Amino acid sequence: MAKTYKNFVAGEWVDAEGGATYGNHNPADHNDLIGNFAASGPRDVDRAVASAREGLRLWSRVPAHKRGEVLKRAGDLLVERKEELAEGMTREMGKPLVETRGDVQEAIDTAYYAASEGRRLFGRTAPSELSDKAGLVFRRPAGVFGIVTPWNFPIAVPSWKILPALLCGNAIVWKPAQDTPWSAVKFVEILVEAGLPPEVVQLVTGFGSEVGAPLVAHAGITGVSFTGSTEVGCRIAAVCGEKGKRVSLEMGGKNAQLVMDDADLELAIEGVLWGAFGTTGQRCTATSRLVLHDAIHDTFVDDLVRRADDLRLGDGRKEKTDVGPLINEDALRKVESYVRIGREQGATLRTGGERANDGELARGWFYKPTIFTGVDPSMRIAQEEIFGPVLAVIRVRDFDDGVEVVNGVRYGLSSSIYTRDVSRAFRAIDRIEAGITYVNGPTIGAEAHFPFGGVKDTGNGHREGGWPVYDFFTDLKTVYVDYSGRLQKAQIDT
Ligand code: UN1
Repeated sequence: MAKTYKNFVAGEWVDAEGGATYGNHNPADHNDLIGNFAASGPRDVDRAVASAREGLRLWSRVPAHKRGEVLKRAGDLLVERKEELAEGMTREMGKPLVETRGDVQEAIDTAYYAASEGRRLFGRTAPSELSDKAGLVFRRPAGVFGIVTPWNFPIAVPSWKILPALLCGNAIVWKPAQDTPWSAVKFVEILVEAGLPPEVVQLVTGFGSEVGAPLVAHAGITGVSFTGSTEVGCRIAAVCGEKGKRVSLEMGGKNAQLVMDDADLELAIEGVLWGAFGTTGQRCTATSRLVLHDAIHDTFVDDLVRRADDLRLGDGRKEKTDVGPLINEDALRKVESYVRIGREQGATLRTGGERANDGELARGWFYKPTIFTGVDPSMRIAQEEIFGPVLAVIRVRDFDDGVEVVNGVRYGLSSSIYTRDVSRAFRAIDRIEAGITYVNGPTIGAEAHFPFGGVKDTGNGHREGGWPVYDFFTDLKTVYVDYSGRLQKAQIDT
């Protein structure tokens, strides 16, 4: 009998009101039921927000450094349980163990960074324009945040949002992706065990329309931090805009790796294999376009196809697996439909292009690593986010042509250039329209202490990771102290 998991609201593990649940299965094996999870609704959201308001009252008064100590303990618990979490996460969403270990590590890094921020959380001072008067700026907790997260990084991406939000003294209501509720339950267990006052964090599992929508629209929340598709993100922003709430959006990508004729080609091949097929292409930072200089195009593609064919598909819990399954049937259908579109629009399918269903693989949502060549930059497979193991190869004449192709999409998250020419590398850094550019590295692999986010339709100007995320989760309080003993009038007594 599969276990039934609950929401975490007001310091208790509770069923959804009405008791509804949904089953969550292993994407590598449909017969493997991981558990039944609360299928929550608007009333659960109401209770969660009410509790979070109480949590905010308590937690916002705790000194930032003490809040940091709780996050430090959470980091320590993540270290202790890294293997168990990685195993469960792979079972839940499919990516290989080496990657789920990395996912937990990203949360550990974020926890320790957040813990240390408890001794900074810097405000500012500036001289007043008047004598015997001081001007100071403090950071204050901002309120209750709705946290809406995806399934591809079930602990890392939530940690980017939740841990800074908590360090800043806020309370949260978290709606994790419906496909990864187990990882969310485990993460909340750790936060509570680390000593977080329980009302500070609420977990409400279920579906977007039943939980996400009422959460985002709830009058009791201050703002939303969201990672997911551009379509959903823009709908969330519209609701937040109408109600005057802040919102941080991390959305789609169509990231390109540009390989010049002077590049270390072996390094570039390793990079694109990891960038395009790691996490089965299901990252917002995944390499979904490979832009190749004409002079190296043909040999590069031949080598790449051979190496892609050697990648081993399978259950991510087997140490030899390179590529796991897609997350669910909808994802598989989406990939299939883009492969059809690629063919119809005239691209050449060099490898893959079909489900992998030999033996055990038939029980999961496996799809072969797929490479299209002869792709015109205007084709849909070169423009739209597929979120699967599909790589579109585009041939370019020279550097300028390459940069134009890299920039010729609506998104601007990650990017990469392989070249040995330092001037070219810096020209690319200048000209590529993206929040992240790698030189001689793949488009994936952001580190927790650097800003993460994109330009154009990828985001709305906020950054996660590093120090900028602390701006989003705080309010500034400006304080003037007049110690002159008389009425001084700004702008008048000059
Ligand atoms: C995502 O795909 O939503 O840089 C985040 C990377 C990872 C994070 C990806 N560290 O690829």
